[in-house]
Amino acid sequence: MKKTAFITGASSGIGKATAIALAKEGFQLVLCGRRETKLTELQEFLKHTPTHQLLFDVRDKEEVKKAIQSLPEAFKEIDVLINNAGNAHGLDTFQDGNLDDWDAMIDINVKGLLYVSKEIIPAMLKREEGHIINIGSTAGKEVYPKGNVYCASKHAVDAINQGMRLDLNGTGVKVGAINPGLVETEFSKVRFKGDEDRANKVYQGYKALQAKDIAEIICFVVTRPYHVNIADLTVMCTAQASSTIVDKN
Ligand code: NDP
Ligand code: 8X3
Repeated sequence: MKKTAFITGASSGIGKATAIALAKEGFQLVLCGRRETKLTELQEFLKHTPTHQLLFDVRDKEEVKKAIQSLPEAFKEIDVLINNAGNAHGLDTFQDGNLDDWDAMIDINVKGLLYVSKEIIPAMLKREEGHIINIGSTAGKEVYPKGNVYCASKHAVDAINQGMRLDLNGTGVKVGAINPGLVETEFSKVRFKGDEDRANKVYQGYKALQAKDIAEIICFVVTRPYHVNIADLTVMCTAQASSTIVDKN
């Protein structure tokens, strides 16, 4: 029987690339996001893989619950949960920060991850197996100027990842985080509210990580033998040494 991976934020970037990579690895997939067209396109692309689409906003705990409870029998047994949905909203000094941006980052990156995990973990506990991968960030390991609340949200993911691993120890469920540095996705377009020129500049003058690079690492992580847990992995492109030091030409 195929293993099932549940991917939040599968409609673009790292989540989408992970869906494609895991399909090649023989997984069947629950693809989550808010943009139906993008998820349907992905399902069409993955037409040889069993997939199920779940449309919900991770911020809404009732929607999260309803969506996960609506899974058809064939997709209910989740082997791998990839907590990937998330974004930065804005890049401002703390004093200029926008409260709606702050709400979005805390509600999506932190509370959304909690709601999804809380709904999926009980069935993993019953089966005494499962694997949770939390997508953190280098922004969860260090704080950079104007990163304030996004960095706080990713530091929270780092803490939640550790907390989950401690509390789920001995239950059969393994937990680990992957913390990417700069990855060329829709991330900066969202951060800069659709300003494509500003978004593109983030990735100019060096070779940033691509979503596929992270997807391949996720594939490696989920295909290790049961006794091997990659607990916390930071990945940067070669040009990046820290959040603020990037060798651009
Ligand atoms: P993208 O913007 O390409 O993808 C973000 C995904 O999250 C989309 O599929 C989006 O789906 C989903 N999402 C956003 N908000 C919500 C919401 N409220 N409810 C449900 N789904 C939501 O960015 P990335 O692929 O780069 O980002 C994926 C993860 O990787 C994020 O957690 C991000 O913080 C992290 N990361 C990214 C890095 C980068 O440089 N790109 C580096 C380090 C970490 P939809 O809009 O359809 O809802
Ligand atoms: C995304 C990477 O450096 O833009 O988490 O915060 S960064």
